[in-house]
Amino acid sequence: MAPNLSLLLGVFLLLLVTVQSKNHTKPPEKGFKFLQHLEGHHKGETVKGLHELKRYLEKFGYLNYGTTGTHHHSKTTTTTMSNLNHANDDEFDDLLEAAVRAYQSNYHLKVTGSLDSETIQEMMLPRCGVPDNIVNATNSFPSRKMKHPKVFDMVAQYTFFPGMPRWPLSKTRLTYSFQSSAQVVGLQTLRSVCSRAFQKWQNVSPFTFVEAPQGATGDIVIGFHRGNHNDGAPFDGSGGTLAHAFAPTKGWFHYDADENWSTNPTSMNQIDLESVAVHEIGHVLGLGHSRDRNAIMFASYSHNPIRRDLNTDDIQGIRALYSS
Ligand code: TQI
Ligand code: CA
Ligand code: ZN
Ligand code: ZN
Repeated sequence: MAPNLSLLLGVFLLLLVTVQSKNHTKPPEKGFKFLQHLEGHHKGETVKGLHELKRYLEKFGYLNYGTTGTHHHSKTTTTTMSNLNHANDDEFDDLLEAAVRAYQSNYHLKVTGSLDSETIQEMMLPRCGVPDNIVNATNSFPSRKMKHPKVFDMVAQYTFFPGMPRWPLSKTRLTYSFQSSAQVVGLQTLRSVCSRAFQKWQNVSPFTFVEAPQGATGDIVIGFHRGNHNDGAPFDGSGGTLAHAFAPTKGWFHYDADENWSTNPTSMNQIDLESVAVHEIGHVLGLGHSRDRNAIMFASYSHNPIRRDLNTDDIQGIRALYSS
């Protein structure tokens, strides 16, 4: 047993040493060698084999010619179609340049947008197959943001609940109703606030939201409650949790009745009903919190008590969850 084990260990170590020395002495034989001859090229050129670089940058999260997640809306489909034409060709276009910039920024290289020697050398190094997390690209180069928005747009920062629970794809029409155990605002007020909030999600997703007929219980049930209200998630009085919602397909969305609610807050100690509704509906539909601080699904407010509009990241999140 013991001699066998040490033999095995020896073979393993030998293998390890072999692999490592290979990596250090010369660039990988097949790996990303194809990138070498692309050195020196930049936007506007057509270079044989450039489509392989596109595939490389797509694989590692820098480039998206729009092959996923834009089925529902004609506005995005238009750009998708023209972009798709360039996904497999050898043209060094704007999108590719933006992706090269993002790559360079992420690897702390000089951000030139062209395939300089340093960039090609970095790309040819052996690497893990998991796409890079290029979240920081936006923060490191804010000035590039307006000039090259596309590449940052595709960075996914949204999340789903564990196991990705969602409403059945066939159930695109969801009803909602109101049921409160505490009286905080009038039903008409709550109705119009929630109607506006649902509209935002309806505009960018396959869903249609309609109020359930009088007396009926909707797929989504909205209400005000305080303290323990028997759903396993008691509220905590003034402060702390403002509201909560359950993952699909529970449909519960509760406001904490002990908060200082307002339909039109003018200071940070008033909480905006509509902003919270847009956020909680995101949870009801299956979105978790986003890492994008501009997203409605980001887990905290920064300074503005009103945040009612969906951000690109929210829209991409809901579309990603409900496309196929
Ligand atoms: N309430 C939390 C929220 O809905 C409850 C919660 C914490 C939660 N972690 C969760 C719900 C994970 C689902 C999944 O986020 S909260 C905001 C914001 C809250 C916070 O009271 O903290 C809003 C409710 F984003 F502004 F901070 C609504 Cl909009
Ligand atoms: Ca609270
Ligand atoms: Zn509750
Ligand atoms: Zn939340």
